[in-house]
Amino acid sequence: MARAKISIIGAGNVGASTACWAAAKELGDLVLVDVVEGLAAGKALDLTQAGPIERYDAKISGTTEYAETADSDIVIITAGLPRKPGMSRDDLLAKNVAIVREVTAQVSKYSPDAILIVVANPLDAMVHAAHKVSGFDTKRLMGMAGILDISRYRAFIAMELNVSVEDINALLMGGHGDDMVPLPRYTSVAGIPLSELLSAEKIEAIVQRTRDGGAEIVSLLKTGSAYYAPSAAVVQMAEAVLKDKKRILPCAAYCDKEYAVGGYFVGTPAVLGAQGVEKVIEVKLSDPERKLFEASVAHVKELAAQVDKLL
Ligand code: TXD
Repeated sequence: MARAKISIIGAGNVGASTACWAAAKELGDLVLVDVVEGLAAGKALDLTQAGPIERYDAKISGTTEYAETADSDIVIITAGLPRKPGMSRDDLLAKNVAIVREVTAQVSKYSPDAILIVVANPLDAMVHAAHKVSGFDTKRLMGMAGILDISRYRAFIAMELNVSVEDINALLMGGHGDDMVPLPRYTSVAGIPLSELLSAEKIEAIVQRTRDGGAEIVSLLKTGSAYYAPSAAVVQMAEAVLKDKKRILPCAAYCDKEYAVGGYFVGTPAVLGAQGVEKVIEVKLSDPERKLFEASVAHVKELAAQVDKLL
């Protein structure tokens, strides 16, 4: 069987780290694309030379030309500006819409059957833009944010309890960061409800640190935003699709009747498999949770309207 082909657009921090995790997991052959001459080619060559040490077999190439991405199974769009200290994700909208529009037009021309995973911020709005430009079936479009937020949340809980991250099971919904909808009643540690192990105040503090998780890293790095955990998260999505794992992972998925959203990409748990987003899971929400989710959806709609004007 032929290897899968994965194209990664944007060979910056998130793109290059995505390639690194994907190569280590032998998910397929990789094509990196970046507008900066030599950047993608240099990183691809470097990663190729790590193969003998890490023992992975993959063709890894880098280019400025989209023709090389032809017939990709998955295309991961990381091209876009990252945040600097003091910036919100929404501040990136106008510049990143222009980038995502250009990139999506190219990748959908060369890989009309691919599954697109969007990473650029503001995330839900960028998936909306990629959908409008590509016209792809909504099952084949998804955005990465929820896995990252959950992973931050799980890491903080494990740190607090001094137990393995593997034993923390959690669920979150809604948008990235400020629009996140925490669902602590769906969080357990080796099956034990989190509320039996931590006080409500402690849980709230962890939720808040998770909400601010991206900004905490931006303020430390000063020149850009997080990339190791974001790239690990996107590779988990790609793996679920390529191995048809049917994993339930939170991501920006198209919801129409689901949660009565009315046709937007919003953060929700979904089943990811070979078809892409195979099913949106509708979780029962309490009144306060539903209010938070509705606020998150309203924000997505507002940004999507801005995107529509810019496209
Ligand atoms: O949770 C999430 N969804 C996110 C999103 C987590 C982390 C980062 N997130 C967003 O991803 C971030 O806010 C940015 O919008 C993107 C990319 O972040 P990254 O940290 O990788 O930014 P870099 O290092 O600046 O890399 C961006 C690369 C850079 O090499 C540019 O030259 C390239 O994108 N770029 C392009 N490539 C191809 N085509 C075009 N038009 C283009 N424009 C820029």
